This record gives sequence, C-alpha cells and structure tokens, in this order.
Amino acid sequence: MTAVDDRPLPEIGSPRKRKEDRRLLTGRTRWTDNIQLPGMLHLAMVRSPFAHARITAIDTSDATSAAGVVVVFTGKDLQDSQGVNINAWPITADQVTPTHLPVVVDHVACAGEIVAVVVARTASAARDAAEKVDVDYDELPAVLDLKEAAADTVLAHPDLGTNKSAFWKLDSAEAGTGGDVDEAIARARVDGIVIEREYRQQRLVPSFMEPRSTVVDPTSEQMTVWSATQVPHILRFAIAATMGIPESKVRVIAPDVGGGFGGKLQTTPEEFATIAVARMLGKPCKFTETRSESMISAHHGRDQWQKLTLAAEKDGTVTGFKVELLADLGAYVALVGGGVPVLGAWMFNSIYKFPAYQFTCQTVLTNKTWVDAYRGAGRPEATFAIERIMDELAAEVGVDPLAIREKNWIRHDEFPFTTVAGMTYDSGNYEAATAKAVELFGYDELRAEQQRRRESNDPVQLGIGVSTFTEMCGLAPSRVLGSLSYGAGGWENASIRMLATGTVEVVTGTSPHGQGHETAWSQIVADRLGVPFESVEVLHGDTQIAPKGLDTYGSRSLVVGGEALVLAADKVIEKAKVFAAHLLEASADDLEFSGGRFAVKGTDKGIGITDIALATFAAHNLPDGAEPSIDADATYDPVSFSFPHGTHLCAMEVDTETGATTMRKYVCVDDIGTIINPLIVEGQVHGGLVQGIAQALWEGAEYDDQGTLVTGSFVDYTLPTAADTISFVTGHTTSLSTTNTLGTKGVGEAGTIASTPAVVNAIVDAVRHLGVDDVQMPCTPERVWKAIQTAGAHSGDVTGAAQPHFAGGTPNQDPSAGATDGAAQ
Ligand code: MCN
Repeated sequence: MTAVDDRPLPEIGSPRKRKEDRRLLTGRTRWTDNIQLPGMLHLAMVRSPFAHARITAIDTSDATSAAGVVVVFTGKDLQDSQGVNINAWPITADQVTPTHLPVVVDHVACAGEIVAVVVARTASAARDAAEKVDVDYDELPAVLDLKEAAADTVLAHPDLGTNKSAFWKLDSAEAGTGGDVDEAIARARVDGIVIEREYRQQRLVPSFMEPRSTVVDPTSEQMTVWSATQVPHILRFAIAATMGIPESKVRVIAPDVGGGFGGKLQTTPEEFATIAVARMLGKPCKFTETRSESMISAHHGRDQWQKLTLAAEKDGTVTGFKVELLADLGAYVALVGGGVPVLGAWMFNSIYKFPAYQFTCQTVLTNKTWVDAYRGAGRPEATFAIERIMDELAAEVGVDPLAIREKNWIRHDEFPFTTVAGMTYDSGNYEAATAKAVELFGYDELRAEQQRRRESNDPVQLGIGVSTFTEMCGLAPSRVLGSLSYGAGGWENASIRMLATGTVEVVTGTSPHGQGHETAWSQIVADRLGVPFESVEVLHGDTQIAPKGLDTYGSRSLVVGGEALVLAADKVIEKAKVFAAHLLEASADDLEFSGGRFAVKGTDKGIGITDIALATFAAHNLPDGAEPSIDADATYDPVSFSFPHGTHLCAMEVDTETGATTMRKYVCVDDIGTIINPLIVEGQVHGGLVQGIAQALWEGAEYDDQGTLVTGSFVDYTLPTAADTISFVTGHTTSLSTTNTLGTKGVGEAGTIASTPAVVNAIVDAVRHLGVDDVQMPCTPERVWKAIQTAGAHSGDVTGAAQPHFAGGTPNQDPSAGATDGAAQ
C-alpha cells in the first residue's frame, strides 16, 4: 500500500503501542462509575427472583423509611416517563415483539427483571433498602427449554398466545442463487452421502471487565448521560425516540469503556430507568450494577439449536446444505436480538461452493434473560455448524478433514465469487492461509503422533481440529441493512480539524471500548496527511463532540470508520492544495503532495500542510472569497461487507480414562487484508481466540427448572483466565479487500468465530476411533468421558488418521499466490 503518492507508509503496518494504554494502565482515566456530581443520588434495582410471575402487590414503605433513602419507584410510578426498550431489527413484518418496559408494571418475564427502583443518597443505602421492598408475586409456569417453547404448551407471555416470534427463510432455488436443496438431499440419499446432525449453541454471558454503569445529569437544559456503552449514538437515538426528548437536548458520553464484546451493544432497562428517575427528581443520578446483576440482566449470547442436513457425492463433493435453526430470544426481542441468528444465513456456506442451500430460522421467546449480540453474532454459530459437519463428512468419506475442505472451497482464482447464499466475496486465498497454517502447525508430525498413540492404545489420545472460516464484517452497507428491515444505516463519519499549532484533531463516530482506535486512527491520518503520529489526537464517544456516528460493533470500525477517515483526509489535502498554490504562487496542477508537504514539481519550493493550517487560521493572505479552513468531514457507506478469512488448527490431548482435555498447540492464520497495527491485531486475535475456546471448553449459562441462573457468578460461570490458555501461534496471509481503499478487513471477531469448532473438532478427532462423533459444548471432562462411555466402542480403529491430507502447497494449486507472510510468532 502507498499513500496519495508513492511514498512508503511509515505508520500503517507499524506495531505502535497503544496511545490509550498510558491512561488506562496507570488508572488515569475516568470510568462512568468514577463520576461524582454535586447532589448526586444513587439507584439500586429490585429484581424479580422468579422467571415468570404476576406482581400482585408491592410494599415500599419499609424501604422508603430506611436510612438515606429518598424515594422508591415502582413500574407504575414510572409508567409515563420511562420509555421502552426498543427492538431495532424486526426480521419479519409479522414478528411477535412483546413490549419491553424498563421497570415492569405487573408481569415479569424472566428472573432479574426490574420491579422497583430505590433512590438513596449512597449506593450502599440504596442496595440495603432494596432488600426491604416487599413484592408479592403469583408465580406462573415458566418456559425455559427452547424446543418446549417452540411447542407453545407453556407461554412466556400468555397475552401473546405464542412463543414463536418470527420465521425467516433464505432458499437458493427461490432466490435464484442455486438449486433446490431438497432435491439435492433426495439425490444424495440414493447414491451419495447424507449427514444429519443437531448441534447446540449454549448460552453465553458476555463477561466484560467493567460492569454497566450510567450517570445522568438532568440539571441543565441539555441532559447529559454518561454510560459504559458501545453505542452512544444509538442510545441518544433511542432516548429521543422513546422518551420524547429531542436529540439536541441529550448528550451521551461513553467515556473509557472496559470492554463490551457485544454485551454493551444494547440500550438497557437500567439506562432508561436511571434517566427517568433523574428527570423526575431533577437531580443527578447514578446506577452501577454488581457483577451478579450483570450476569443475570445484561443480555446473553448464542443459545440455538442447529439442525443440519448435508448432501454430498460419494467423493465428498457437497451438493446441498440445509440449515434449520431454533433460536432463543429470551424474554424479549432485544435491540438486534432477532437479527443475530439471521446474520448467519449468509455464512453457513462459509468458504465453500455449495450448489444448493436453504436456511430457515425460527426465533422463540422463553422466560430467560434476553439474548443479543455476542462477539461474532451469528457468524460463530454458522462457522461452528459448517466446520463440525465438514469433519463428519470427511470421516464418512474416509479422508483427512483438510482434503474435504479443499475439495469444496472457492479457489483463489475464482474471486470475486457470488455464493449460494447470494453474497459476493471480493477477495480471499484459502489455499494460502491453509498452507501456512499447516506449516506453522507441523501438521504431518502431529498426525504421525496421533497415529502412534492410537496404535499403542495410549490412554491419552491426540486429536487435531481443523476450522476454516470467513465472515462478513463491517456492518454497513446501509442499503443491505435496510433490505433486512434493520432500523438504522451502517455508514460511519469522521472529521479532521487542522489546528493552528500543528495538532490534527480527528473526530470519529466509532466508539472504541478496548480496540485501540486512538492509536490506529492516528496511524492512518499520520500516513495520509504526512504528519507525525504524535500530533494526531482522536476524539470519540461523545455525541456533542462527535455528533454523527453509528458506533462500534460487527468489526466495522476500521473498514467503515477508518475509510471515512481516509476520505476526510483526502478532502483536507484537496482543500489545502488550493491554498498551497496561492501561497506558492504556482498552479495547483504543478503541485505534488508528499510527506505532508506540497512542492512545486521540479523546484525546491514547497509548503507543509500544517503551515497551511496556520495560514488559514490567520487568514491574512488567502485567495479572494476562500473559506479560511482546510478542515473536512466525510461519511462513508461501503457497497459491501469485508470478508476476512483464515484457517485454524488445534491439537488437543484427551485423557480417555477421565475425559480431561489439554490443549497442546493452537495455530491460526488470518487474512485480514492490510494490517494497520500488528500489535493491536495480535491482541484482538488472542482475545478472540480465548473467547471462542472458552465456548468450546468452559463457558455456559445454566438455568435450573425454576428459571434461576445457577451460573450467576464467576464461581460457577467458568470464565477462563490467562493461566487457562496456552501461547498461540499466529500468522497472516494477505489478499487485499477491494471494498475500501486501505484494502483492510476487520479482525475484532475473527478469533472467536473460528476457534470454537477447531477445539471441538480436535476433541472429537481424538476419540472418533472410539465411536464418538460429537461432544456437546462446553466439552467438560464429564461430557467427554460420558461420550466415550456411551459410544462404548472398541479401540484400535484408525479410520481417517493416515489419509493424505491436503494438496494445497503442492503444485495443483499455488498457495502462495497473492499471499505474503505475516508475523508468525
Ligand atoms: N485492525 C488493524 N488492521 C486490520 C483490522 C483491524 O490494525 N486489518 C485494528 C483496528 O484498527 C482496530 C482493531 O484492530 O484498532 C479492531 O478493529 P475492527 O476489526 O474494525 O473492530 P472494531 O474496532 O469495530 O471492534 C469491534 C469488535 C467486536 S465486534 C467485538 S465483539 C470486540 C472486539 O472488537 N469486543 C472487544 N474486540 C474487543 N476488544 C476489547 N478489548 N474489548 C472488547 O469488548
């Protein structure tokens, strides 16, 4: 990549340490909960212990008279002022969407719902008094199991008459993007292979570091809301749309936010309740949740049943893939909750050339915490399903899992490629990424070790898990989102202010919460404008400072927000060129811009862009009628998504006597186009990997028969720590994206998307010869042990272990075409 001229880019690709780390690591920042305002009151939420109930009475008298308490509000008290939690993505016109009040009035649809709000002078007084609120409930039967919910025998919301919220379908024959899947399956039943499987995506809790917190100051004409959110702009919109406050009278600030992972891509009951109370009392108010509250009342992720039917020829060439999803919404349809499973519709075919495809999704309401985006949102589920079933196909055909993938994947010379789901992938090179992963992994050596262990009947068997993936990230494009009835666009905005003293102030509509945008955006601008990295300052997360923006999620910030920045920088250069020509007394056509300087071609006359900024500030000598500014603003809406891809390989040891699993080696090779900051990317990949591996091995939100979340703390919800993981080996290949000028593809979710199936495939591979063909996630030792016992099979069958694996890297395809090595460590 080069900038506007052929000057090499010193910043893009440089492993800069994050600018933001100094204040974050030394504690010199202000989290929402640190905010103290004069006269501020504190809220505590009284939450329902029951999953499904009617409220028959609430006695607030003891709580109201408790020390330090100012007032206690019930849902009835807040009825006219609290707004409503919105669903921004009704996936069908007839979607059944229960009304989601922040503080319920008489019906509780899941444990943890807010039934009253205690307001006190201190947070501890509010919490103590919350225990004194006496609520009478009539318990109702709760529907907790997804399949039972689909049967409609017990209703999560009796007044709705059904638990079924929406049915959504994508069929390649109907869409004209492929053949008829049922015909393909029928053909395969006669003279091919049909694999039928059902996989469970368990519930997960997006465990961000900083619990959610909101401070509201209603004391001036413009209300200020600080919130630990990923989406300050969406929150401002939701407040305006549902609470009747004009957007101009609301300022939302997301200060430094301690992670989100999709869990803070939400407008929450707690935010609305805090705003309503603050406005009613005319006093600043704060609410910060405890970790236990967070686990039960911040939205959960995943929770699906996936019924899959794969049709193939006897040699393993896939002829059709049918996906039937049952997706749990929980008690309400959250902000984008209905759309998350549907996002997978374009990804179940992944990197493959399937001729026929059908995806259907039934979303269902239950009496559990609502479900919404969690890192990857729709794409990890899809990748898991296809990568697990491709392994089953490989086992059935009797070839190595890599060979079955190679037989079916899109070759690098076939891009751009329109898939059977109707998505056009702009670029990619699956051969290159896989060849590199195979090399870094030492695939053949590990397969040989696996063979030895099987032959010697070693109680500790070795399994090798393969997972290839692609994903659609960079949400945008607005037109596509509109066609899916998404309630907003997907563009992003950036502006650049060239200050008189040489500082370049960048305002971005993205809202980072751990991704390092201040650093990466500085690198982009430094290269584009030829200014020092240190002189770029990035502002974000405040709707007053950055009024236009659509925030951070869906690995969209670089490919959409970063590109907006490039467009704004190019506008700055164009504007500055006019002034440069005037000041240098030259024709604009004779100027060239390089290294932050305009020079008259063939002379040593020139002027720096920061000098032009100063000249426009002074405005003493500008062309007649010129606007004295080179500042610029740009909004970018891409024509398509970006499609990162990669190959992950995982080696797991499985103790067949205890079911214990140990990770031996993990290699991932990602193709994310141009890398802006390799250090940030490394961090993103590592974090993503741990989250995906955690779904495979440890995490799962479990409810008891009463609808109580029994994994409601970190004692029971087994979030991994660094000590639970190994050192990952990462590498990169590069095929440039053609949907943005930087050639980049997103990386924020990539690690999570591919790693879950890699681990489960490795575990199953270790014990497949014992008759095991699935272990439900999380693959705890107990589950692995039971799977081995249930299979009860003989040992010594080494089917599939010694097959030739992969022709990529051999002359029939050129895996290095279009590829460059990345930083393998
Ligand atoms: N990057 C890069 N080169 C690339 C791609 C990305 O240098 N080719 C850099 C970007 O400049 C940016 C970072 O990597 O600094 C992530 O970029 P991107 O892929 O655009 O993702 P977003 O910034 O939009 O972040 C969202 C993504 C999502 S969806 C989840 S979930 C997630 C994630 O980011 N949650 C996170 N990473 C997280 N990291 C932290 N620390 N905390 C979270 O909550």
